[in-house]
Amino acid sequence: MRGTGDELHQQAAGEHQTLTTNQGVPLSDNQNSLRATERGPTLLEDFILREKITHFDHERIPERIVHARGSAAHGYFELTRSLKKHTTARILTEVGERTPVFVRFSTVAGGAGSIDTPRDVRGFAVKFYTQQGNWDLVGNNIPVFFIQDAMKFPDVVHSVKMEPDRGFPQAASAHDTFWDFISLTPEAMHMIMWAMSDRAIPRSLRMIEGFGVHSFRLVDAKGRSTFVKFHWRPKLGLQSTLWDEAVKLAGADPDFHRRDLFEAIERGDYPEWELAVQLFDQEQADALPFDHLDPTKLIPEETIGLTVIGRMVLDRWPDNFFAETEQVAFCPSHVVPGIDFSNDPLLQGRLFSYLDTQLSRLGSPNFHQLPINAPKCPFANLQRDGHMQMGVPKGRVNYEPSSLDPTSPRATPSGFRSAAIAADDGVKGRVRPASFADHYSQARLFFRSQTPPEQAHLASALVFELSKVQTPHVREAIVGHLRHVDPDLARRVADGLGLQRLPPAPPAAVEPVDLPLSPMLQLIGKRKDTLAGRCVGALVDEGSDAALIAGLREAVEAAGAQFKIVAPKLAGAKLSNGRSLPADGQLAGTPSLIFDAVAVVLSDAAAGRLASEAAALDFVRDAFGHLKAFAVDAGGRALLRAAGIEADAGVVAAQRAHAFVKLAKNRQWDREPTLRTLA
Ligand code: HDD
Repeated sequence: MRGTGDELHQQAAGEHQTLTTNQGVPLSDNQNSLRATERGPTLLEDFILREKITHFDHERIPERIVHARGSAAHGYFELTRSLKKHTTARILTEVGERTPVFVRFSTVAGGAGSIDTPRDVRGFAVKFYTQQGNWDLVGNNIPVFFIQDAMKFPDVVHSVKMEPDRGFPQAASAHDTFWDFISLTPEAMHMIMWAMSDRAIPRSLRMIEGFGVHSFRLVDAKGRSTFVKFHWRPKLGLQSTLWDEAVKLAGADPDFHRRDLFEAIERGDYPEWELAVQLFDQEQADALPFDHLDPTKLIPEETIGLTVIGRMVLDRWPDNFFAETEQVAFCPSHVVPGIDFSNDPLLQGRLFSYLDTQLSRLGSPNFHQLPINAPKCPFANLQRDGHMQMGVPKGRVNYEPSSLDPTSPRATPSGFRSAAIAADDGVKGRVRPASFADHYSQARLFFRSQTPPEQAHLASALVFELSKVQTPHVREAIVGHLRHVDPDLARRVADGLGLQRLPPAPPAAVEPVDLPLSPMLQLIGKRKDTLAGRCVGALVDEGSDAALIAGLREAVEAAGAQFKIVAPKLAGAKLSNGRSLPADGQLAGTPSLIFDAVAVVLSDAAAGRLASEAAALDFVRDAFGHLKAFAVDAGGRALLRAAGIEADAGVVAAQRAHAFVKLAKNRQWDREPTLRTLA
C-alpha cells in the first residue's frame, strides 16, 4: 500500500508546486510521520510533523464576541450624486468614481458555526477603501438599537447569548435571561418591535436594508457640519421568511444565506444596494419630537426625506474565508476627512470597543497590515514594531519632529479635522438626558405603521419568544410594557400566552404620544413588485409534461428568477416528449423551503406514486403553509389533494405561466388566517 501511495504522490508532484515547510524546505513525504522503526514510536525529531500540527492547533482565533457568524463579499461603491456642499470626503464628492468595498453581513447572537436563519438582527458592515483612507460604516439591518448607552452593551449581549450555566440556547433570544434584561430596560422596547418583526427573519442577505443607525456628521472645508444618517436599500427590495420556514430552513440548510449570497455572485447576479442619506442641521434636529442622539429613535422618512447618493455592487466572493471574512476588522472609529461623529453615547462607546476587540481577536496592533484590512491608498506613520510586524521600515528616523530624514511622514492641512463643535454647558456626571426618556412612542409608531399581517407576525413572535421564558414574572413584565406600546398588542400577546388578566403597566417616565404613522417602516408595503433574484422550484417525475415545464421556465427566467428542477432521482426524469431532464435537487434533500414559489407538474401515475411519499407531501404542504404560489397541472392538483390541501387563489394552472409569475412575487397573505392561528 505504501508503495502505491508514494507513486501517486510522486506523479502528482511533477504537476504542482513543490510542497515545503514554512521555512521553504521541500518535503519528500506528506503522508507519513517519522518513526523509529516501521511499527515503532514516532520521533520528536520530526520537525515537519511538529510544524504542521502546531500550525493546525493554532488555526482558530477567538470568534467575535457578537456577530461571530458572518458572510462577506468584495465589490465597489459608485457615487451618483455629489455631497460637495456638505463634505470634503472625496468618496462623497466625486460622481462616477468607484471605491472598492468589502461588506460583511452577520447574525448577532450565534457562534461562528451557528445557523443563518435565527430570529436576530443582521449586521451590515461596509469597509470603503477610499483614497483618503479606510471608512468603516458598521451598521445593522435595523435603524435603532436596544440600548442608549454603551455602558449597557456587555449586559444586553450577555443576556442574549447562551445562558452561562447551561450553555444554551444557541443563536436564540427566546430565553429567560434576554427577556429578563429587556423587561427591566424599557428603552429597548422600540428595538424589540423591530426584532420581533419579519425584518429579523430575512429571506436573503441580498434583500435586507442597512442602516448606520447613529447620526454622523459631514464636515465641509470651512469646518461647518451637517448631520447625516446612512441608509442602504436593496435593489431587489425587502423579502422575509415566515417563522415556521426559518425554523425548518435551519435544519434543511444551515448555510442558507451564505449559500444564497455565494451562488448569486457566482452566477453574476450581483447584489446591489442604493446608498441614501438623511441630511439635517441643528435647527431641524431641535424641531424633532425626540432626540436624534438617542440611538433608540429613528427619523421617519416622511419627516426628513432620503436622498439617494450612490450604489454599491458586490461582485466578488472572497478567495479565502479566514484571511478575509474572518480577519476583516471593522471599527466605527475608522472615518475619513469630511466625516465625523455625533455625541450619540452609544456611538461614543463603540469608538473605543472595536479597536480594543480587534487587538484581542487578531492578537496584534498590526492587524491593519493584513491584506483585507490594509488601506488601498498609501499610508505611512512612525508607529513601529509589535507582534507580527510585516513591514521592514528603513532608516534611523522613527520619531517626529525630526530633521535627519526629509522624506519622513508629516501631518498635512488637508488631514482629518474634528468638526469644531461648541461643547454644551453642563456638569460632568453619569447621566441620561431627559430628552432620552420617552421609550414607548416610537415603539408604538413602528407597530401601528405595520400592515395587519406584519402586526400579526410581530404579536405571534412575541408569544413564541415569551412562551419559551420559564419565569412567569418576566413574561408578565413584558406584557406590561406592551400596554404602553399598544393596548391591543398587549391584549393579543396576553391572550396568546393564556394570561388570565393583563399585568399592570410599569410606570412610564414619559407618557407615550401618538406620532404620525410612517408607512415607509413597513416591510410588506415596501416590497418591490418583482421576482428578480429569487427562485422557483418545480417538482417533476417520469412522464411530466415537457411543454408545461418549458413554458414555466421561460416565464420565470424572463422575470429574472431562477427555475430549478426537483425530482425523486437526482438523474431527473424522462418527460412526456421522451427527453431526459436532469434534476437540480433530489426530492428528499431539496425541500420547498428553499424556493419562493413552486410548480408541481406530474403525470397521473407519478402523482399516485408520490401521494405516499412523505418528502413529496411535505414539499407541497410546506410550500402551501409558507404562503407560496403554486403552478399545477392535473397531477399536481392530485398531489395537493393527497396532502389535504384545498387549492385557493394562490394555486393556478401550469399553463398560466405569467399569472403564476405575478402571484409568485408575493406571498399569499390571504391564505394565512385559513391555516395558522396568529396572535
Ligand atoms: Fe457592534 C461587532 C454593529 C453596538 C461592540 N457590531 C459588530 C458588527 C456589526 C456591529 C455589524 C460586526 C462587524 C463585522 O462584521 O466584523 N454594533 C453594531 C451596531 C450597533 C452596535 C449597528 C449599534 C448601533 N457594538 C455596539 C456597541 C458596542 C459594540 C454599543 C460596545 C460598546 N460590536 C462590538 C464589538 C464587535 C462588534 C464587541 C464584535 C466583533 C467586532 O466588534 O469586531 O466590538
